Amino acid sequence: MNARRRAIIVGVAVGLLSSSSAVALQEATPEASPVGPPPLPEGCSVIASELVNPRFVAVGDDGTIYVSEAGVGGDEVLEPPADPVATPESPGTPAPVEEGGPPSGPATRGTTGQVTMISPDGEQSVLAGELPSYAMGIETAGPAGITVADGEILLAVGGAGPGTAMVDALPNENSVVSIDPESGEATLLADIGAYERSDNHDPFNIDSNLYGIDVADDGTIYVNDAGGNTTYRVPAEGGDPEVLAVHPGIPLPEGMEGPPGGNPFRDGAMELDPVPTGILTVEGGVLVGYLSGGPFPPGAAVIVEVAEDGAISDVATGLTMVVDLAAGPDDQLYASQISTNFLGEMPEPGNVVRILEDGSQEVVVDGLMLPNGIAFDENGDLLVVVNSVSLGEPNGQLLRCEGVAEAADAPANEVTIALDEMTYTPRDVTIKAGTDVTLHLVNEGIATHNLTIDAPGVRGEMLAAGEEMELTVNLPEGDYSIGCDVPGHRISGMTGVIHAVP
Ligand SMILES: [Cu+2]
Repeated sequence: MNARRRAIIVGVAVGLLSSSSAVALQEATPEASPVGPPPLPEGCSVIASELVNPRFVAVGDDGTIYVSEAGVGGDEVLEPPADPVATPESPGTPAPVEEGGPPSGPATRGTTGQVTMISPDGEQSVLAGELPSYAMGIETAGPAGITVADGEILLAVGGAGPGTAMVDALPNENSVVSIDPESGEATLLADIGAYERSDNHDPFNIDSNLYGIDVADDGTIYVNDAGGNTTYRVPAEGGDPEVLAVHPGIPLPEGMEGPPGGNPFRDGAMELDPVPTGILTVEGGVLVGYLSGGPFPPGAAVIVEVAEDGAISDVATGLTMVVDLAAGPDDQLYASQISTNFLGEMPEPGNVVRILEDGSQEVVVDGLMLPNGIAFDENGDLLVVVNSVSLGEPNGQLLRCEGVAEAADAPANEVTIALDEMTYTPRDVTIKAGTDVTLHLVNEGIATHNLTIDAPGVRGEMLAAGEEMELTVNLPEGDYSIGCDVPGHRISGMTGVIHAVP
């Protein structure tokens, strides 16, 4: 191992932040500031706290919330640099060697990564522990992307990043694992880090640090390797990963000067690493957000679509440090940005934006301290991880911000339908399939009417003017036409449809 490579292990963020910004962040600790942390954005409240470098959030079908935490490294000390000057900083930033400033101490690793769960009644507990964690000062890597699909919890575990080739991987490092929702036990599904070591798909450093994860409707798993700049596809049952796309470098923004000789970590090209972070499956492929590479110039980040054949096209540009993507129950796309400007003395707070059809953005929650993962519940409330880089004591939080997205049209267990000449109100009804649903039928008209559901032959009684009844149905998933059995009423328009949905 040469000195320069050792230096990479300890001299570079194994997480996503550069050391110079870490200094500024350290100065922003509540201890250092008499005014304390900034107020929560309006409409947001804390629903979990004391999280340890929290990263991503997912919501299960029963409303249980899961948060991944990258941990704080561990007892194993990684070698200090013999040649600290070799710290590879990004183009545009000279390689500063911080004198006496944080992050301090040697890099360490261990098994302090974990997954916390928050039950529907608000109780917070650790579901899974003993997961890989790397730390250098305040910068950490470990459990990252998390998602729940068909009751299975899938977790992308990060790892050594630029040090990937210099250390033997910890168990489950840079891997996709499934977490048993009862015992918290982790089961290996795909070792992506091993694949980066053997094949190194982008031709640059061997560097693996898994980040966002999502699952398609057919169970196929998609995961981003932020270190390897690659998106992988993994079979539902686990096994050999397949490269979906190697993401291209980002040209240096207009007016930004790169170092002489270009970016040494991209073979001298005048470009930034893309650093794929958040991922969201969509019809025909996935959407991927880019953090962009250091020094993270504002506006350099993008969201791209990757088709099933690997073709990459821009969805939204002009973003900054995108870390996660989520679809709201309103089917709109949302993205979190960890900071809107990382170049100043103090990084600006981050935010969550809605991405409009034309790729433009509108801010929906602003003033978030180092936000990372985002998710929505069915009410349209946003869940967002904040303080995702712990400054000193673990101070990560999960916030709920109300009414950020429109609530989903929830299928009803109970619905009132008015009967009148010659219509039903409403005449297009969505109910829950496979469960008892009560239809309150009220004749608000003058004539006699009823309501019959055609396919399964569910027939309501004839109701005289002013009469009402309850009709309990239990319909398999599907669309059913409804109509009135009084001769001539259907043809006069007294029809409608009931959608039974899961
Ligand atoms: Cu009728």
